[in-house]
Amino acid sequence: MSTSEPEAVTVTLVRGDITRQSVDVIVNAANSSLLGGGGVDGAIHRHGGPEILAACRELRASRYGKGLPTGRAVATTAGRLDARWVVHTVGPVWSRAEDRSELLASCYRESLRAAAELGARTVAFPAISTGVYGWPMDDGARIAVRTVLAEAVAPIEEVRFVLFDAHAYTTFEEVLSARG
Ligand code: AR6
Repeated sequence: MSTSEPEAVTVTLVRGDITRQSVDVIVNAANSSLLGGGGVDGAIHRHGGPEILAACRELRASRYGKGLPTGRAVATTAGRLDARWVVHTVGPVWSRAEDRSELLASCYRESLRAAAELGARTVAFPAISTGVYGWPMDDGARIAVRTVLAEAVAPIEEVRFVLFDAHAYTTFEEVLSARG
């Protein structure tokens, strides 16, 4: 058994569809109903199959009768996806009037915590809240990168941001390279 300090997590960027990734955990940008939607959520249920929805319905019938609160995370099976688990988290809706950054950071932190508790080594994240929920990509990327670098701990070795389009990818690239 090694007594050395754990290596820092490796952050990688990929342009593409998160449902095509081979990782231990795929994080879903869900809504508090946990019962599906558009964007990442729609793609995960479509490609992962009905087992994921069945697991979400069980969560709604037990621990999360009122839904999953914003900023929290919960794991289910990954169904037919090439992953061991899906971790569902609920991002905040962007607001000009109210600073909800801490809730967005909480999504990354709580998802990483759930993944680490499961023993995951590789975790794929989408850019949470930057689609239907309207969060500006540059600010969303800063919060994502900062929180992951601060919070990812063993056994997590790699956090992969899976960015859907060129704008998201270059924004994350700029934020990551600015951090050295
Ligand atoms: N793979 C990777 N990224 C994707 C994919 C994909 N397959 N599809 C979209 N994106 P969104 P939110 C990008 O809307 O803003 C749902 O209806 C997308 O371009 O999926 O957190 C839920 O049920 C954007 O940059 O999530 C909720 O109601 C980012 O992923 C609500 O949307 C997040 O976009 C959550 O909204």
